Amino acid sequence: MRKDKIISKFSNSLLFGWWGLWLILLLASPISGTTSSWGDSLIVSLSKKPEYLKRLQPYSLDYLLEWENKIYLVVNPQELQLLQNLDIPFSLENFEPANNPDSPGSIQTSLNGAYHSYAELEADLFNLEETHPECCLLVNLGQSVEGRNIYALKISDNPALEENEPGVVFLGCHHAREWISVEVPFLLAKYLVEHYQRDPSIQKLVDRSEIWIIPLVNPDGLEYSIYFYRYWRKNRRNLGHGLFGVDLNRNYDYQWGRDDIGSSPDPSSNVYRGPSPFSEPESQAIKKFMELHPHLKALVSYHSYSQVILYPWGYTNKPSHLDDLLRFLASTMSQKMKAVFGTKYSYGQSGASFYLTNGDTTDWALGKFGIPAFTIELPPIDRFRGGFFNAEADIQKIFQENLPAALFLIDWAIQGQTAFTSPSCSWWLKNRNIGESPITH
Ligand code: 0X9
Ligand code: CA
Ligand code: ZN
Repeated sequence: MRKDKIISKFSNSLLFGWWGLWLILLLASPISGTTSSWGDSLIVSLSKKPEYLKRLQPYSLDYLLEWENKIYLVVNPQELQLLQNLDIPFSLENFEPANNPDSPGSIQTSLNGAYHSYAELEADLFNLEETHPECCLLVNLGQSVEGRNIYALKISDNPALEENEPGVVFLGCHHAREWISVEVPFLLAKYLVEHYQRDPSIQKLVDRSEIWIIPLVNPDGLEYSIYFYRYWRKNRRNLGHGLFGVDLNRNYDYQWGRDDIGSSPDPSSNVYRGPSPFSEPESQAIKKFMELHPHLKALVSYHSYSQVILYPWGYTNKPSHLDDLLRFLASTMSQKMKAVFGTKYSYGQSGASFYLTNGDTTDWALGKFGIPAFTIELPPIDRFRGGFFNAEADIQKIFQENLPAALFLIDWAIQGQTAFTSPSCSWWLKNRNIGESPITH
């Protein structure tokens, strides 16, 4: 993966300063008791020079993206001042994606179109279970901060039994604004249950495995993003002082908070990792689920956007003990995605080719359970093609191009123990006794 094509877009630190404006926005808000955190943010660009990057490194800034040798940042007035103090030239940018229906600061009143809200997803999941009890079971893993359920659909033969079949788990929507990341795992669930009795190849996969789909890890955040502020990312933990939200993808307990690169101890940051690992009920629900199901062989966590398949480690640029296997699986998934409509998903180790963070889901899955884990950043490839906004008409297409990769991973989990052909897999087979043992710190 080429570094200059890589997009960073974690947002943070939108809440300091300009409390007056914040107060006005709060008072002007028709939804009482809610707060806003965007009133004073600006987008600036600066030239991507190593010396500038070095000067910026100690600060947890909100990197929106890199494009044509420029870096785009979301900054508040303090951070603007910081750029000046550090003697880094920048220019103010004023752009919004063409198909962005709202802008930061606007109150979203429109519906969420073809996308699922919490209630719509809940109804559709109940419906799948009701119409296909022979191959699926709906489970409630726990409750969010605001008391919404975190659902998992188990897809297997004899779904009510734990049959010790190899499992694969697909997660969606750790991040509220990444709406497409709900749709892809949901459509995967729907496809599997609806083809179970019609397609022998699907039946074969489902009979031999336990496929878990958890399409909405962050229900409170999604609702907030639909009904109030489209760009919301974190959960909706009330942190006091008018601050809300922990970044659920920084709250997992593997190298949690090891440094402040890509995760922040600052509650106002958009990558706030929480006061302690698993401080949030949403990530706790995933933890309990994983601990209850020791036969899981792989994990996929859907996010958006960038069109990349990332694998651990994310906390370091050093490769993991499973690097060969992870690369083999990611490159095969990427090939399978490309074969559908030609869409290119790059792939690489997240901490080496994307950006460093700590406390994410996939590092924890590999670090604590020793299983291959992938972050799939769904389309589009960049902000100029819509960013977090995927046209409703593209939902099906994005699902379809992701389907063969998901099926491949399930098949690999089933066959993984016996059928290896590629050199990297035979390497893994030889080393698996060492490689698979969980690492603890
Ligand atoms: O930053 C994230 O949590 C993920 N990207 S997103 O834009 N959807 O927020 C990427 C996580 C990948 N893992 C690491 N880079 N460690
Ligand atoms: Ca079964
Ligand atoms: Zn995300």
